[in-house]
Amino acid sequence: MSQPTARHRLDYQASPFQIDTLHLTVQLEDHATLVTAESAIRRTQAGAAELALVGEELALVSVSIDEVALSADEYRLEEGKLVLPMDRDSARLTLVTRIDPANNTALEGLYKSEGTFCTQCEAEGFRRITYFLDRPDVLARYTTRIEADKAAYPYLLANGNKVDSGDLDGGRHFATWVDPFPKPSYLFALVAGDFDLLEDSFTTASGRDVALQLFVDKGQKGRGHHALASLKRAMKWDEERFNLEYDLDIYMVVAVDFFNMGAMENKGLNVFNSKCVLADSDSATDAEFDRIESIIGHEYFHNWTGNRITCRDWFQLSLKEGLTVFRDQEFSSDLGSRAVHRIEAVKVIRGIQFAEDAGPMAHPIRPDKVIEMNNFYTVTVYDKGAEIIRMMHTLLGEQGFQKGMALYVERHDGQAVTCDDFVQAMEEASGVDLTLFRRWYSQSGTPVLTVEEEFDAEAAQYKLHLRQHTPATADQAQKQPLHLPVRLELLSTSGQALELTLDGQPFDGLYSLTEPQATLTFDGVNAKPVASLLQEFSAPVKLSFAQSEAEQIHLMSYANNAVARWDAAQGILANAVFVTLEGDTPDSDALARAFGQILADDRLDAALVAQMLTLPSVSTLMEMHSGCDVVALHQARRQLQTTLGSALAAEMELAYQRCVAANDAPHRALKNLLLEFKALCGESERVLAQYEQASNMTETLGALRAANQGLLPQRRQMMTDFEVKWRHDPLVMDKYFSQLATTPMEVVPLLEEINRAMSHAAFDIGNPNRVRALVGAFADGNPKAFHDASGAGYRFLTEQLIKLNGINPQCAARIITPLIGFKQHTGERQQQMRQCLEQLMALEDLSKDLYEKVSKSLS
Ligand code: B3K
Ligand code: ZN
Repeated sequence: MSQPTARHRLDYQASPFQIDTLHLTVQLEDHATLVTAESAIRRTQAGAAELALVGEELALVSVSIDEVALSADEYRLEEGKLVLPMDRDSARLTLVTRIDPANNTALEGLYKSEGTFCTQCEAEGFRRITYFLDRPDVLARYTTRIEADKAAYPYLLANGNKVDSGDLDGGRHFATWVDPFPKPSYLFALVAGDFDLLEDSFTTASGRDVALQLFVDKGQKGRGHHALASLKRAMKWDEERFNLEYDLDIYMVVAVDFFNMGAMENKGLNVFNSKCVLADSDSATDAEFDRIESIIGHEYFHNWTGNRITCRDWFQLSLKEGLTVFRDQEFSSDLGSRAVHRIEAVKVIRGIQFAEDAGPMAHPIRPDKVIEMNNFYTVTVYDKGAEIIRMMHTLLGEQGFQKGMALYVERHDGQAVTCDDFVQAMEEASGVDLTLFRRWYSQSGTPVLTVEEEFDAEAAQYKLHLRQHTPATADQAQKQPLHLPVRLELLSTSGQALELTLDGQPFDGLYSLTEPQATLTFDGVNAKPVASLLQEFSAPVKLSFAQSEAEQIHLMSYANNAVARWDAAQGILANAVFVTLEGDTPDSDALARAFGQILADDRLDAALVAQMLTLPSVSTLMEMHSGCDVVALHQARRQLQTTLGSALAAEMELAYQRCVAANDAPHRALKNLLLEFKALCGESERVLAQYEQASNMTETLGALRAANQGLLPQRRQMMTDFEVKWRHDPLVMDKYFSQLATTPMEVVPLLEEINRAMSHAAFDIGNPNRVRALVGAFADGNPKAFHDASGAGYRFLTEQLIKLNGINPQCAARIITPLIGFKQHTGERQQQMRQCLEQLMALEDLSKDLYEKVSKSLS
């Protein structure tokens, strides 16, 4: 096989042809679905004489242009392409192709998920349905006629509004859908199946009624209410905060079991991974309820930021994804705890995105070079992308930002545009100069902001010396200074925020750093203050600022900003882990005093307290001190948890009791965290009691996790009980699989158990949820076993990747992440990981998806 080749952002060329309308007729059969595609082709570049359409895994049945059939010598079928003569300005092209949805295990294009036909076309899946100009800057109006067996597939759905339906011979029926909005092929969707249907409606601000329909597996109706209620909240919020209203008469959401990611924003017909829709309190945790609300919101918000205004080319993916993540974060923050949501977002950046920057897949939020587009649905494009939007929001303010959004929508509605177009609208509408800011789109990597302070008591002057530097990344050696919004506060020794003047002007707390370095001089500061820097994580950078533990404790108690208080707590805990790692003992009395106070303060939001007491993840810690021994780090972290658990035993018990009494989601979060501390200190009875008395999945899972993490003797009995209860419910069994995979046991017995779990009736390697729950959780969430010195963990992952390479390359490429970051690890481990990567590289049929990641990591 020839080596996959990369595409480059700067090679973009407009399409020489457009397709204005597409009439699809899809005659569904498991192995021989016939797709008839009639397109209205329009030449947009004079002189263009050949139309090249892309297609994959298709059997071409017939081609005709303007009703005249073409013989095989009149067109060319090249690898992945159908090239047709096109000597006219407009033409009607009719293509008939045959596809095999039931054998489509890649879950791209048209495939079968259990008994349901469904599609996934983003990024480049439409080419597995018919030959087409499968690129986001070709916008067509779609009419879709679906034909299928009526008994097996009573519901036939596609984008837009249903205009016709009826019976056909042979027990079949049809439905025809028309989508009035021109759209790129990646937003096409079709679903056929038998479902339970939940219905509701929403009246828009301008008084239009929209029918809401949620299709779920038979028997799952009770688990759909939360998603539907979330959808209505999202629709209302987008009207109120962004002045954006829904545009069709119907909005459908379908839940399917086999799905490569969370959900997909197809116009008017979202397809969701059932895991991201279905929830009731028996089977789903509070965190899952939150996640469902946010994903439902995210896909809905795409209707404007993604669908009405889409991307010109796939390098611009962050145009829709960064912006839509920002919007869903704001939705969650407006409806729930802003501080806790911000903290969750910061954790993703520090724990996962910084690691991506440090690894072989480093790329700017607008990548320059791509082999397999599906590999770029990353935390960099999504979450760092959202941070870039958030910085613009910080610099422009809510009003300026909304003016920018309004201009963006007005100017580009119905178009396929670039990230530059977005920034341009923001800049013009607000008058804020974003020239330098644009570098965030082209530069990869994590900037380091180094700060030194200087206090002159006599002059009553306090100075902050700021210096920014971005280390080279795998993809880019040279880095430039960036525009960094730095939010800061200075606290007096008594904990008051100082009123500040900077260079003689009142200072509002936000400094825009645009130079490599700068000094901020604050006058009238009589005693050395404690600086709280980068509040709210105002820029996605690593902060290097030497602060004593006493100062951090001061911030943890007094900073006005809750995220800053959490951040200080994280700094304290991280230092204590590193002290432990060095073989020293952290000052547990000081820690116990500081955290004891927080635990005792019942006025604080319990969810925030839980965040403050959660130790930074192993991956976050690795990013702080790369090159350290990951297993030793995990153990040091564990040891500190035990130290804290015993030093704070009494306070934790009191707080636990308070949580039991309060019994709401924030208190359940804290309760579960405290239970884990208790388990690590061997308090097994309490864990068992919580398991037995649990009245919802949050408590059950909290107890199960505590038992497994603490390796308590009762854990097997609890796991068996859970398995017996849920063995027929694969979605819940995912929790069982993840619990098992993340248990910090010795690697060999653990792998035996994992292998046994792979033959459990609920496990199916073709289902990405199961794979992520078991194999993904092991590689990503069990540092002790995965990184065991024997290398057994790496070899296990490699075996699974080899299988998945042939089944579902996209899924394989997702779970390989912990392996490709091998250069972050110590020598012996590097060797073992490298061997596994070489074994993959030598595979004869290595997919593009894995090839891109493996080859980059080995180079
Ligand atoms: N746009 C989809 C993701 C598509 C991923 C393709 N591999 C979901 C979302 O971000 O909303
Ligand atoms: Zn999205």
